[in-house]
Amino acid sequence: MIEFDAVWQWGVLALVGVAGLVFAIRSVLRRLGAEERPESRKSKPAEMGGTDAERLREGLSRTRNEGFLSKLAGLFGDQTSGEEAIEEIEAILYTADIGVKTSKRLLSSIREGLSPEEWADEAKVRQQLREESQRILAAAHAPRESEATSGGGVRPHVLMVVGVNGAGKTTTIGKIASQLKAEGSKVLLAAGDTFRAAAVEQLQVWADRVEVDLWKGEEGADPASVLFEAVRHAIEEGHDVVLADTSGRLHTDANLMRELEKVHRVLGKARVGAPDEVLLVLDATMGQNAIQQARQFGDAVAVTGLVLTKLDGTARGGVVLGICDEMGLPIRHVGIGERVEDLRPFSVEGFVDALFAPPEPSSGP
Ligand SMILES: Nc1nc2c(ncn2[C@@H]2O[C@H](COP(=O)(O)OP(=O)(O)OP(=O)(O)O)[C@@H](O)[C@H]2O)c(=O)[nH]1
Ligand SMILES: [Mg+2]
Repeated sequence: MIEFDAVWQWGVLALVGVAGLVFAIRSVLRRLGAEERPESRKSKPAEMGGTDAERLREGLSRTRNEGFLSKLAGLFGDQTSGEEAIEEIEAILYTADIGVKTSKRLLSSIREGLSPEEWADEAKVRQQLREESQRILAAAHAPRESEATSGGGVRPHVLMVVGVNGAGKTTTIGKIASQLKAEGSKVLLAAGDTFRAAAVEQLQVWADRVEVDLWKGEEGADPASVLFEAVRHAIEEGHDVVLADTSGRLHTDANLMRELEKVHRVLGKARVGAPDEVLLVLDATMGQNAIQQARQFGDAVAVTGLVLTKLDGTARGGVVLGICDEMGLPIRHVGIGERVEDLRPFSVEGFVDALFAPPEPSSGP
């Protein structure tokens, strides 16, 4: 009898334990968004989350509250000398995801732009960093000339999208297609990722959802020839824009980078001057590795602009400064979530405002 009771009690305990574990896993999954169904995403109204500025601010909240700038908060006491302060700032900058070159530049700007007494003044330091960051971004965005929609250019406007595996290329194409379609452009998605059948299917899902056309070749076909045909088709059918997807590739893989050069060259044979834009999609959660990627993709093809995705999931948004400083390339869009409306056009002022807004100590889920 005693034994039976013990077994029974252990059984109840085990059941409670398993139920607790399942509940905990489900809540973690839900927080990670893994359980979020496409319908629930769709049902969220586009206006949700406020104005553009508020949405960007929300998207950058982890960078602001956990990234390098938040480490400045409350760092200096009344007794902190200028030299001690500058050492602390240096340590913060060098461990931030902005790269050595940009860290040095920001540090010099503090040394030269402020007097030694001001080095321990948090407000002054933040303001100086803000101004230098604004200068870095403004320089990269100076020759602003990018219209993927109508505007008198040759038709179709050909936009090629490149990047490492999983950076967010296909999703970005879907989001851009949705925006262009809403503006009245006739859009063709071109399935240049012939490497995996699932890649074409993913693009097909976007084409169906956004109600734009899709051009695809045989599975395993040469990506350059599929994209060549896509552009020829777009010329015949009068499309305004071709959004060319490419398969993800490691920036260190010389063969695959050569394949990308070929795609670029062949697009130019389909329509003189194409591609008009080469967007490199970078996953912001990669931190400094994104700077490496930008360098090597830039060597292989003439990248004209950047898309920085997944800024919502990372504290490493400061990498934007490093990339713009190193590459001098403009950021065309930033991704701050998985919904169509979460791809935002990049504005220097908007980004700096969102990055340098005061950290919210009580910001919770
Ligand atoms: N949170 C968040 N997720 C994103 C964002 N952009 C893309 N994703 C997600 O990142 C994952 C990979 O996106 P894809 O578009 O398939 O990436 P890809 O570069 O085409 O990948 P490959 O074709 O495999 O190289 C998907 O789950 C997207 O929903 C973003 O801005 N924020
Ligand atoms: Mg893809």
